[in-house]
Amino acid sequence: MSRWERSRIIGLTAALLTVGITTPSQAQAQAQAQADEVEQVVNGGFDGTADPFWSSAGSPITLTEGVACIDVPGGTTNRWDVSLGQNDIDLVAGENYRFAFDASGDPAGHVARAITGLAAAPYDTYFEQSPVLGTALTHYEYTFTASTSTAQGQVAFQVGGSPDPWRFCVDNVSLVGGVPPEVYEPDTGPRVRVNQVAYLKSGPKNATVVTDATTPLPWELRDATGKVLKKGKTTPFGVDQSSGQAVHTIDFSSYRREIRGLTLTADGETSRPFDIGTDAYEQLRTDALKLYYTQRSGIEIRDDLRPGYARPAGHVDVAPNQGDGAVPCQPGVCDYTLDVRGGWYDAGDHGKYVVNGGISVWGLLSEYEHLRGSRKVALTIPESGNRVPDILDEARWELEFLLSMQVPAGEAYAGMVHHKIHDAAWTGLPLLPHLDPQPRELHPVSTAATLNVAATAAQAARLYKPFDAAFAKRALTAARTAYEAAKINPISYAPESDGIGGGAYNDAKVGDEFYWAAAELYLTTGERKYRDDVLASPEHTADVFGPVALDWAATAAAARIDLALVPNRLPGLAAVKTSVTRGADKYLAIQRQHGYGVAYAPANNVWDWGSSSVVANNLVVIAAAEKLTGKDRYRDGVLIGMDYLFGRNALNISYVTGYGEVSSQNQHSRWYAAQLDPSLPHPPAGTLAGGPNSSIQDPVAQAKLAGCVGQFCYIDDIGSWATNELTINWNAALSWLSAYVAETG
Ligand code: 9MR
Repeated sequence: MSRWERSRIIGLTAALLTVGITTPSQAQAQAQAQADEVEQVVNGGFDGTADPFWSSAGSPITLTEGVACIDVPGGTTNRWDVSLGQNDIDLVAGENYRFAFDASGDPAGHVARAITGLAAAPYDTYFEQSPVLGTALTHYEYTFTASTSTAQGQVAFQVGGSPDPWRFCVDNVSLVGGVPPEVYEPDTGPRVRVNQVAYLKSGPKNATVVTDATTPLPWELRDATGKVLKKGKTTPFGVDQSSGQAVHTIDFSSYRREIRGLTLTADGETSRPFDIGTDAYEQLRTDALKLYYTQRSGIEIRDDLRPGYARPAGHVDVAPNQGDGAVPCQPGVCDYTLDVRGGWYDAGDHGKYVVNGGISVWGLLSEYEHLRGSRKVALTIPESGNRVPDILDEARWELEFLLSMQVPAGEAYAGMVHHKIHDAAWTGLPLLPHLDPQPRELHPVSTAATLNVAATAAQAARLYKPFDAAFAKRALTAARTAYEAAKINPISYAPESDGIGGGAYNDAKVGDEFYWAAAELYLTTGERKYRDDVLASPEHTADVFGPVALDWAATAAAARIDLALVPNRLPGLAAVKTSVTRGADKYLAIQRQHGYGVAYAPANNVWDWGSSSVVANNLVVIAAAEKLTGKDRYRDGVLIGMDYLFGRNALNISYVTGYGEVSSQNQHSRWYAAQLDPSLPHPPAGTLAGGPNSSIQDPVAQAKLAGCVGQFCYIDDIGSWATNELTINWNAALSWLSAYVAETG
């Protein structure tokens, strides 16, 4: 079966065959494109010998009628513990490859992780797929674009990690370079776009129709039996800038009955189904918070609390983990170790970053403080039933970690806080937390991290006091110490270059963090020195409600919202409140300019990393304005804005797992990695995907989305870490927003 020899001449044959039916110049172009198709795998047909393929010790390759097989022992841990592959593969960055093979497994149901990657440390994976094998040889074929050039490439099948032994067979292994790129067409379904989850009974109800029609079109609202409940005419909108699409809008707000299974029909297309009612948001406010438990580090995740998500405790000093119990600094940074077990994993990686933890804790504590229903939400966590609201128990899991990152008294930089702790090198996917073998390292202190601790520990001091006065006191002491330390070290910036093995979270503008910390310390203590710092901060009078109101690097709005909403006696408080309503009015104006009602308009339509959370946080500002004024236009703005997240968008997708008929479910994660390994779960219901990101930094997005316009820069693929990750700060925004919607409904 000498497929590799055959494929070396395929290009030429194909070019000759097409000459008769194409113009000479097309034929030349095709011949050029196709002549470049080159097989990279040697002896992929296993003709008479398995050379130059290799396999793991203890699993020699046997050939049966030209098919290569290995016996896979049971009881190994990782996929790569048992492998078969070939090295010295040439890869060229930017070139497209077709990776194909025939494979089987006996008994059926085992997974082979088929990869193209680097054959030497750090063994980067460039492309991977994990088909579930049956007993008959089946052909698999995939196309991808190489992100790196190397002569040390590898094609391999990783088949370890099974408790039971099985037999893996493979044939016709092929990696052909120079193939035409795959053209990616997202499946956007019907052109009528709705909030696929639910509209509120008394709230606004808007939809968007993608159409070139220039005059109003009739629309119909139907129930699940097809009965028409309401009719009307669309409003032509013109071109929606965020998507580049010509659209009309539909307003069916006057329909006010609570009902399930509705659809909207217009221009010959019928929307995905949706409901009217609040139940879904009661559920979502709970689910959005429940994610934090399965993100916890340092504790076993119990199956009785999260069926399907159980896993051993991660990073508690049990091999192969190197553990977070006594983590040293990066070489030359410090000579002590810290016990930094616990906290939440940031996202799809195993890193723990103080600035992102800080804004996430603020989100939960602010939800607790401003949305009273959150006190009763039951999260089914180990602490449930301890007479402390679950949301505070969950936030404390992270707060304790944040406090543990503070430099102890007596050391250099005492009171400052380490920016982050994570692996020394990036790991591949999937990888459950307790299986991460990388050394863990503390990175240098930063002013931003220190002020995050000052702000959130100060906030904690006032909110936990009724439940645990000793903790409140400890938090306040840490907050004060951190604030003073930051004043002594006001320009310790985390550098952009520190992004190996974890994200950089670099931020060289910390005036907003100083403002936020001073504000929280003032709100908790009422002390003059903090009040003076708030009033003296340039951020206090600046317009902080730009395209991105709030994220881990932009925290002034957190201060402004809390100063406006938490009772206090700050001089000039009226102006603080007005600044929030003015900010909200700006977002409402932006919303009106969009055919999809999005309250987010980044400069030049360049959508940010984590745009879903930016949209959600801009809505939090509008919700704060409603809390301050009671005005319906703010409540309506929040509700119209959230429709975008649940399906009223260019891709017709709900960015929240399990909510809406079509939702994101393959967010980039090392443990909710069902797309790569079907024995693992998808992210839990209520997980917000990062969403469109115009900069498409990852190879999957680059291969599929080049040239995308705004809203289209998203793909629900686990490999797209730039458009489709999940994070603790993004879910904090979703949690706040859904809690508000549930309460307003
Ligand atoms: O959300 C972060 C985004 O704003 C940054 O631009 C990006 C690059 O620094 O990093 C994002 O955060 C990632 C972090 O660095 C590592 N954990 C996963 C985070 C989400 O993708």
